Amino acid sequence: MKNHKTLGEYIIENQKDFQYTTGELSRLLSSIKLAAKVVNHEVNKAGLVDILGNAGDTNIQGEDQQKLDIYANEAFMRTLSNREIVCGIASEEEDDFVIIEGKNRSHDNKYIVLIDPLDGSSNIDVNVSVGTIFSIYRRVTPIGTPVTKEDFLQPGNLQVAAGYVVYGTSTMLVYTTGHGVNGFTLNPALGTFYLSHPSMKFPENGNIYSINEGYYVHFPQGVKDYLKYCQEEEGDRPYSARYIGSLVSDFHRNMIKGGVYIYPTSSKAPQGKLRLLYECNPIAFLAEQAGGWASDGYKRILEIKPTELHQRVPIFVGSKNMVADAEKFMAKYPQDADY
Ligand code: P6P
Repeated sequence: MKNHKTLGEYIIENQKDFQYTTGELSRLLSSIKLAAKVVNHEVNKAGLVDILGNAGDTNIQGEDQQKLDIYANEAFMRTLSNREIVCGIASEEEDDFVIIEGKNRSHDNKYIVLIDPLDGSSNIDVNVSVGTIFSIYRRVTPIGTPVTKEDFLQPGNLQVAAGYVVYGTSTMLVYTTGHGVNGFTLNPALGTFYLSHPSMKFPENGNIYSINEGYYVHFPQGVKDYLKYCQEEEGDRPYSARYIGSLVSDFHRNMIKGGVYIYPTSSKAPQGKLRLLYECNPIAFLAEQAGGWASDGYKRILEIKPTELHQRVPIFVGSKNMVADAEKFMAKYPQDADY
């Protein structure tokens, strides 16, 4: 990797992009880099060490917590807390947000982080790739006071940074600070991330659709109509169906090849399944920064005003012309816009 920039070098070089920052955001991104390496080490040996299988506990979503879920959550919570950079963290694995106090009980740090520490964790036991998703905001309540829920319930268009780690055939960290999307690949021998995918761009069109068609009969009519459109023999259709049950991996592939990922409402999931704050907003920020789009089928994800920490929303995200096509079918059924 002689001529590839490292993630550390990239963060320092682009420090100037962050107005008024004293290097805190850079240090915050570096702490995420460290946590990603720690989790990657465990994920890559999951088959060998007895940390597979359910931990016996369940999270607020009522989902079985796999031991790696807990491990990843603790790794990111610990790394983010130790660096005196964030004043609060919300996680899929934590029932409520966590107030982070500095050494002298300071609440002087100005960033908050929302995280899905190990998305797609049901894939762990079958050796399919999983991911970490993170979202970073500036706090909105006075510095020096403990963070409140108001700091976490900000619309996605106020994110200062967002990204994911995909633990796949190689481990990549992909993130944006509002100046485009860049992908870094881990060289495990050196423990260093190298810039391997500069300025990632969603192809405007694509021929991959990612959705769990097993729920077809439960989908809104607009989604059923769009799926039939994808399967018709016309022009560049039928499209290919690619869905591996891991949002980060499906999104990452679609961003490189072109495609759309849909998790809609259904009679089984009236609000959809994915969480707005630590899945849909960061993924939507990345999509838009890469020239793609993300909506709930009707309105832009990044403009949704959050009301609850773990609220779920439907999501249509990917190549902007494919999302637009799906929205045309959804628009025929305005009654499905409310969830
Ligand atoms: P289903 C994983 O649990 C996840 O949050 C996403 O990563 C994935 O795309 C989706 O849920 C899979 O859900 O209902 O199709 O199994």
